[in-house]
Amino acid sequence: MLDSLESALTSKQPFHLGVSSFGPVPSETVKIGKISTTHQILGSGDFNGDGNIDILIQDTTTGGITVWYMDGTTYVGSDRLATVPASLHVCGAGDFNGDGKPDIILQDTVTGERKIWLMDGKNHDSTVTVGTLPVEWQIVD
Ligand SMILES: [Ca+2]
Ligand SMILES: [Ca+2]
Repeated sequence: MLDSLESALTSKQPFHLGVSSFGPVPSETVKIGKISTTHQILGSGDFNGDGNIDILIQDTTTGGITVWYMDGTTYVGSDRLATVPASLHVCGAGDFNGDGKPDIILQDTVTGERKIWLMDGKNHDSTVTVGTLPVEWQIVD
């Protein structure tokens, strides 16, 4: 392996550590539950402030945005955060204003408008429009 690493370094060619082209192979998979095929997991963050990462889900037919509260890998409850037009897709979550609370990134698949919902836990506090991109462009988390 060191010979091939040295060869890769001197030739500036990619070096692979034996990881499949699909990424690292997980050592363990934990089932956390089932959701409808119309629901998509689109982000994560600690929405109830308990120190555990929660899962952000959107129903692609109704626009309903739900958070699954997790305790590690165990589902412990949920809250409906909002229902938005079906053209408004959640595409991720992160703390964009530095208040320690996760915010939600959304993209309008009709207008191309991209916005951030600044959240106070599970409550939508305010909206910041960050720009408009062609609808073919997608923000990925
Ligand atoms: Ca949490
Ligand atoms: Ca925040």
